[in-house]
Amino acid sequence: MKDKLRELKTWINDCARLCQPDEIVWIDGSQAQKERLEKEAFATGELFPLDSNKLPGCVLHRTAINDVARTEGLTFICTKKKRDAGPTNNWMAPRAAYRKARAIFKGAMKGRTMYVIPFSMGPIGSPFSKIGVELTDSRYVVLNMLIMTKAGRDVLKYLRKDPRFTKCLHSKAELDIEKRLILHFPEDNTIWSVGSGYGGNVLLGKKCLSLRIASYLAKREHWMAEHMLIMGIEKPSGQIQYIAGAFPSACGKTNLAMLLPPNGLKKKGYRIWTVGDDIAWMRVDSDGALWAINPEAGFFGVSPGTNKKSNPVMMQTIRKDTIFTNVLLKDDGTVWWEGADGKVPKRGINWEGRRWHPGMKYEDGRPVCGAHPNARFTTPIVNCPSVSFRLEHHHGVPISAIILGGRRAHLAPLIYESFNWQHGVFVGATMASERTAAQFGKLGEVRRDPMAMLPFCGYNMGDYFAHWLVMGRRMKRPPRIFHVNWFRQDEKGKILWPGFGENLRVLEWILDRCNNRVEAKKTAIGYLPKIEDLDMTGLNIPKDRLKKLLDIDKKDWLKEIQSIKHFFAKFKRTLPKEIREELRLLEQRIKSNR
Ligand code: OXD
Ligand code: MN
Repeated sequence: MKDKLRELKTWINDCARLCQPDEIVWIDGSQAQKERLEKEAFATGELFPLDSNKLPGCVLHRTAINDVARTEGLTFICTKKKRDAGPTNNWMAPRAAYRKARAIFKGAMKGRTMYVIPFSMGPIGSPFSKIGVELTDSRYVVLNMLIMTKAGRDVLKYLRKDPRFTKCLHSKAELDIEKRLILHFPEDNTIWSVGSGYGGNVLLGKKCLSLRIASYLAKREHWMAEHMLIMGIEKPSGQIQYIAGAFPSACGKTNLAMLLPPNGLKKKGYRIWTVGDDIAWMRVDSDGALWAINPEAGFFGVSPGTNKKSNPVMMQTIRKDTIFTNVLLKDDGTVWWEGADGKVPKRGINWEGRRWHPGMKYEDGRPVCGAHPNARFTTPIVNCPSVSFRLEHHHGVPISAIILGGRRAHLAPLIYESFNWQHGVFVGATMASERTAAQFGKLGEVRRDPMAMLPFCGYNMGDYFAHWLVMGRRMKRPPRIFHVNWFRQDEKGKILWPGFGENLRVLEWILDRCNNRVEAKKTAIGYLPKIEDLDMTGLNIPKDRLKKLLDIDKKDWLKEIQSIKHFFAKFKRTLPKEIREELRLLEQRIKSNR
């Protein structure tokens, strides 16, 4: 009988011939194997154990100092035609890309083990799910993949039925930034990542497969792979409705996905159920509505700034079974990061492995951080107290609303609703965020980030907008599309909206709109709430502040329109005419004060 795993085995042999590992170990998903790998990693210094009473099952990892974030400049979409990668991606021809990377992979695993990780993104066996196999020489990658995906022997059963899988090859190689490449070959269903050990570059099931490769497959197969959270909102009646939300980095997406209702609304009986905090795969079901799953099994979240106020639910989640990366190690075997609860520790070992104390400075006067600003935790979703009971449902959850957002000091009101799906796609295509102090670049500079997919779309973004329009036509009951801005400021630079749990007040209005329970004000940019329709029980916000939050400034919007025109110009003829038309209509409405 034909060996059903022949294609997989041939590929593994080819990669082994290239990378020359000393041995090959298959990851079976067992607890015993995980513990063995952890022990080995303690011995090599890849991992450090933490206090097993205070943080059971938790470990610490430090990356190389020049390898602390996704390297967008070294990330490529390798399609035969440059046009298919589009104007927002780095492109390399597949032949040249394979050649360049092969030279770095050659012999890179000598003296090391190659681990074979079969994994499923999404519940194993669900029509949504995709299978991948990652080959890596990093135990840290294996242990992270065991949290972030469904990895192990069970996946092979499904590969025997349907041999298609994404081929993911990773090697730390020399961790040399000069020899680092993150390559995507959508036409070959293949990812090659070399020279990095940082999560976003090396946990190939996450951004690389679940967004870049999946977005390409989704277009071909008529579904959507989006950079979105998924959450359920249980209303006082007991009914749960689900929303998906796209926000650029540093906009509080993870915090929103597990928000704790403020007292005023908790008393009414609201409760939040978390399905996912980063990625949504969505398809049209037989009822004509959009259904979504979270393909991931864990959270890979940013530690600094996470505390009992910003995210009390996550603070409970990461008490056990968590891998902490690039945080401060305290004397008592626990961890700390800037913006954590409680007192700043007097000393510790910082993310660079240096002895650290508060107020420490580099020679050039820059402050030395305890944790790197992009320090992370990797933690299983099942440990989240608000985890949705539908996490594993093969058909996912029905999406009532899509919310899009950005960090804008002015311009965008707290909330508005698009007129219809096509207008909503335009709102998504023009999404933008202003840089915060924590991000590289000029403070306050506007970065356009359509659907928060700019770094993650695996093909031409003009075609991606067209795909959204097609998906709208395929749905009998499309979700409504909203835009939120939690970050609007007054003239003195003070943020007007309290954010965090209070955001539920805005979500309540969104659901009321979806359920046709409230009227709205039609404006030039979309539908806005009437102030009296936002439930402010227990929150003391003066009416004129609310008015400011919902204000539309004509001058600002005219400036925005010019900036959008400039952005759209780069798409040339790939920008769908419907999107161009929406821009023309917006300009017309703003100019005529409608
Ligand atoms: C992430 C990101 O790491 O969006 O999730 O940058
Ligand atoms: Mn993300």
